[in-house]
This record gives sequence, structure tokens and C-alpha cells, in this order.
Amino acid sequence: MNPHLIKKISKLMSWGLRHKPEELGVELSPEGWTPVQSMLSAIQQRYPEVVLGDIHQIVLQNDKKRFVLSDDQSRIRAAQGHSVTVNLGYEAIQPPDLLFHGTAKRFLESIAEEGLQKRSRHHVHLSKNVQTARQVGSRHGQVVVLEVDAERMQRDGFAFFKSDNGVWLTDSVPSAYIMNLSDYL
Ligand code: HQG
Repeated sequence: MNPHLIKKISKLMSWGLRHKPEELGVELSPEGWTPVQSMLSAIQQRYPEVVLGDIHQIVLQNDKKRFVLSDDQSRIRAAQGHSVTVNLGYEAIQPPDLLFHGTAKRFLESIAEEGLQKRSRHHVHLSKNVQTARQVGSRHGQVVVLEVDAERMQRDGFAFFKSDNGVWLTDSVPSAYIMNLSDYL
């Protein structure tokens, strides 16, 4: 499959597994899984040339490892990023002391007022390295990388989860835990 088509199908899979399963034509289990065969059929409605091996290739080669196959390879789900209600079953674990969140400059005033909110997703997404946070933030505009005092948050009772593809997740980040916010205000 050519790289352009791979990207299109990967986006279609993300959209279906995270946001609009019914529009793609798949059904998600409470944990976010759908049979790989259902995903294949749904994709073939739009791209008849796609075969099962293409889906496996997308899962393996996806730049952010967005998709996960079940142990027996029969089911597929998104590792994170959902807006539909699913229970991914991640256990709360100890985060690195410092985590990063890339955002756009124009959001800072509101972030200072209400902290980082999950918006349409299930969690606030945080990265353990600055480069990833910078990439995430630059999708929204002039990028700013915020430093989150995860160590203190955890001590204060906030739970942190790590998705199968290494994204750190938490429910919200009050602005008091954003260490460099005042540099920008
Ligand atoms: C901002 C991609 C104003 C927040 C990425 C962000 C990530 C606020 C935007 C994953 C706010 C939400 C998630 C507040 C938060 N006031 N703005 N109080 N609180 N925001 O896309 O973190 O490619 O839902 O800073 O790589 O950008 O899809 O979240 O700018 O891992 O796999 O509201 O999505 O992964 O935007 O990105 P998003 P995000 P995929």
C-alpha cells in the first residue's frame, strides 16, 4: 500500500476507534475493542482494495503506536485518545517527577484560570519528553510547552495512568502544578 493511503486508513481507524464507531460501522466493546474482521469490512466499504495484512502493517508501523491488537490478534483498539466512553483498564501508576504538555499560546490565559482540562477526551494527555509535547502542541498554533509537577500531584492524590503507547494520562491538572506558567503570563 502506498504511504498516502496508509495514512488515510490509519486516520479512518483512529476516528472510528476513538470517536465515531457507529459512523465507521464498527461496534466497540466496553473496553474499546472491535473485531479486526469488522474493522476490515468497514474499511473495505470505502477502500475495497485493502486486505487484512494492510491493517496489521498499520498497527505495526504506526508512528505513535496508536493501535493495539489483542493477544490472540482477533481484536483491535486505540491505545488512548477516545472521546467515546470506554474503560481501557489502565492501572494507576507512579509518574515521572516531571511531565510535559504542549499547547498553544492562545490557550494560556484560560489554562491559568481553570488548569488543564480534558476537553472532549477522557484525560489530559502528558508526555515524558519535551519533543513529543512540542509536536502535540504545535497542532494547535504557536506552541508552548508546560511543565507539570507530576510528583507533587501524585503526592496530593491525583492518579496517573500510562497508555499502551506511552502517553501519560490524568484527569485534570490544576494550574498550581504547572511550574512554568508564570513565565508566559
Ligand atoms: C487545551 C494526539 C484552554 C490543551 C496528541 C490542548 C496527543 C485548554 C487542547 C493527543 C485547557 C485539547 C491529545 C483550558 C486544555 N483552556 N485550553 N483550560 N485545558 N486545553 O487534541 O493534548 O495524534 O484534545 O492544551 O499527540 O493536544 O490523536 O489534546 O491544546 O497525544 O494520536 O485544549 O492527541 O494524539 O486538544 O492531544 P486535544 P492534546 P493522536
